[in-house]
Amino acid sequence: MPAAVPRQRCFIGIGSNLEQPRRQVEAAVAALAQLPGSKLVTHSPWYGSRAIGPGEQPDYVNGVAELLTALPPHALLDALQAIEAAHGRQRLQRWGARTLDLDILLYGDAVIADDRLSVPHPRLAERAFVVRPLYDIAPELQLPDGSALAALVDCGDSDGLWPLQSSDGE
Ligand code: ROI
Repeated sequence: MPAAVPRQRCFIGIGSNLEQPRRQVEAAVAALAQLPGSKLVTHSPWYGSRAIGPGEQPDYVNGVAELLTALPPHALLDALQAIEAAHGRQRLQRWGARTLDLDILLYGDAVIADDRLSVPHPRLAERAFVVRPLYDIAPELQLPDGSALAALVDCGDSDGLWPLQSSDGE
């Protein structure tokens, strides 16, 4: 029998600002729960957030999911891009509005930098819409460089980020 592949603790950033964003992010969580070799541990509360990026675009719904997965990082990336595609994501413009965005924020303690994947996500620390929900589900987390996530929460600019009620954005 082949040795079991150890599962890695991963955190996935989820965002949507088109086509009923709240439904998009809920559907994304359901799709993450179906990934092969993976177990969805939990997801954060949902937040509304003002769009960061050029031009005018609608507010986002953002959150973070925790996954235990045996998928290697690039296979996980492929799987996330397949979920995005299945949810009608169109890559119209860099940093433009999107139906569904799934980012690998952390993959265990791995540090990856190649032409497809940068882990930890390079802008993790500067985005309150990532740091806040990540802290909600993993307040003890240390980043691969040894820094504490908790240290990022307080210095993060939480302007433009608000908790959603369970019925918001339906
Ligand atoms: N802005 C917010 N608030 N939330 C996002 O998820 C998000 N994603 C992006 C860009 C366009 C950079 N801006 C965002 O990719």
